[in-house]
Amino acid sequence: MVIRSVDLPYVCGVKSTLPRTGKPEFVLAGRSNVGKSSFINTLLQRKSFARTSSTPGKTRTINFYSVNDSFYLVDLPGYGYAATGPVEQEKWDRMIRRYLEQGEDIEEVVLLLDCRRIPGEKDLQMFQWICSATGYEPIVIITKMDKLKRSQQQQAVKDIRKALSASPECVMIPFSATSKAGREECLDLIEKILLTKED
Ligand SMILES: Nc1nc2c(ncn2[C@@H]2O[C@H](COP(=O)(O)OP(=O)(O)OP(=O)(O)O)[C@@H](O)[C@H]2O)c(=O)[nH]1
Ligand SMILES: [Mg+2]
Repeated sequence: MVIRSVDLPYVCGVKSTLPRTGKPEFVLAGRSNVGKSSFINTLLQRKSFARTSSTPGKTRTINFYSVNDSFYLVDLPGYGYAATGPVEQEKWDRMIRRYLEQGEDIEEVVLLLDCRRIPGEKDLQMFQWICSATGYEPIVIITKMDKLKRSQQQQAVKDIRKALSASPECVMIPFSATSKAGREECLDLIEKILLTKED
């Protein structure tokens, strides 16, 4: 897929009414700092279109990135980060759940996990929750693969699959925003999903 145009037409705060975009939405969920915003920049070949930071809790709104006027990548605030305080965190968790449950244009939920961490309780809850809310396992993106030696990479993916008790069919794509590994595979997958939808 060639990226011809990108735009950010909707930014939603915790109290915003969510937009009806009318286009397929690919939603990115994951802990704070896992690399959701970096994933978007890599796919879109924009250095800092989505704002990133080495400090967790950077993205604090739901951002709808329109791509080629044909689909959306939706950047969510990360979970598992309570520096904003438990009350604020709870509000966001509810907003995210509401969107994931009711978002009528959601095509796929994508769960991002760090290759160096065995999924924690919040990750497992999110995986399970997506399965029950959508009826499908999410696509799993394993981020920051450049941090592992080549010899460790396959094992990391296996360990994560096992920890999630994911089915053998659950799609897991090793990814790196640094090396761009996995970028083409992700774009091909999105394209395939969009084509299947048109049929
Ligand atoms: N080495 C390496 N660093 C990465 C990669 N992806 C993201 N990072 C770094 O990880 C940090 C967090 O990245 P973000 O993209 O801001 O993470 P996020 O999931 O959007 O975080 P929140 O907005 O807080 O939820 C930044 O310092 C990034 O530069 C990667 O593939 N490799
Ligand atoms: Mg972010």
